[in-house]
Amino acid sequence: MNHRTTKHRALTGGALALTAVLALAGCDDDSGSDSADTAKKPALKVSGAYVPEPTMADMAAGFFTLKNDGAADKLTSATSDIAGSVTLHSTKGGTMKEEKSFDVPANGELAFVSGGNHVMFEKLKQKPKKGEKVALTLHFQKSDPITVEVPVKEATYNPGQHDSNASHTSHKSH
Ligand SMILES: [Cu+2]
Repeated sequence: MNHRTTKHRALTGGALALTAVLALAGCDDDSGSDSADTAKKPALKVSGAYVPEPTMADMAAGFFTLKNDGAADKLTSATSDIAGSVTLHSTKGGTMKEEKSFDVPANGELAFVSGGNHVMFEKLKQKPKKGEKVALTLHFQKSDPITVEVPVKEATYNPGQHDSNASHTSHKSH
């Protein structure tokens, strides 16, 4: 710390000021992308889950609503004791499509309803009967897995509007 000339001081000062500006700019960039992800965690809750008693022996559909009071998350897979595999499906314009994942919006909800999104219990080890409960575990990108005991309802059960409830016959083509 023995710089003596004013010229030298000015240069050093200028360089320091520039460094400070760059450091601040870099800091802003970091906190900008970090805070959106880490400031708030997803807060997920499953409600209204049900499985209509399946008409087919080897697969059943499942419906529920996923509420999120926090940051966005992603439903990445589902598993169940009674099924060899559980797949995620969407229905658009009456056509069923297998999905790899579903986005769970921040401070919103993701609905699985008859005629729309649903999970499929495939390779059933036992056929669910009305009055029983089926364990369904949902796996997420950020949140811990959530296991729900899903009640089995009559085959025609539909708490929402009646849409194309018979559409699951097309699952035979999976
Ligand atoms: Cu399906």
